[in-house]
Amino acid sequence: MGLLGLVVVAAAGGSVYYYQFVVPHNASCGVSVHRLIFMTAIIQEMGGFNITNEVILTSGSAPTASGANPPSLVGLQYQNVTVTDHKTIIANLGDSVTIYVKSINANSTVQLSGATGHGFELDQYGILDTNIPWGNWHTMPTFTATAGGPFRYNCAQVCSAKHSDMVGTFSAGCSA
Ligand SMILES: [Cu+2]
Repeated sequence: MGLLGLVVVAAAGGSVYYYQFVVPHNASCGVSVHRLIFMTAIIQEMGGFNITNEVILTSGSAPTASGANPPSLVGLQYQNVTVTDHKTIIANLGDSVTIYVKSINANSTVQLSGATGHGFELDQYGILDTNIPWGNWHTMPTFTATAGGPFRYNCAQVCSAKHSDMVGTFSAGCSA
């Protein structure tokens, strides 16, 4: 929905002219923040994706994960966000979002023997990582939430019989 405005642009010679304009859908909600989303990935039979925690960076830039080491928040200023839905990534329109994914080896016969890890795909924002090796953390490219969705994210490596169910949702509004 757009914002309709009416502005007086000229008042001369006894005539008043109005200029009407439409502001496109607002893609932000006040002050935008940078959200860091931490999640694990395991075969769907054992739970699939799980958002373990979230922080809002209040200064500094997003860290990069390296191998088995989770991204470090040491030296950064941030506030914790309570995660209530562990499948749905929620942001406000205009926010920057960085997603970290750790691939967990289920060590189960249900996991396909040929799989080398899980993947992460969020088509709406052009994110595609087809191989996060077992035990490793990967950092997804930071993006700006410009649309509400909900948009699907999914695993991008065939990992078990229920691979196609290994999905979650990204959603942006103005109340996160
Ligand atoms: Cu998978």
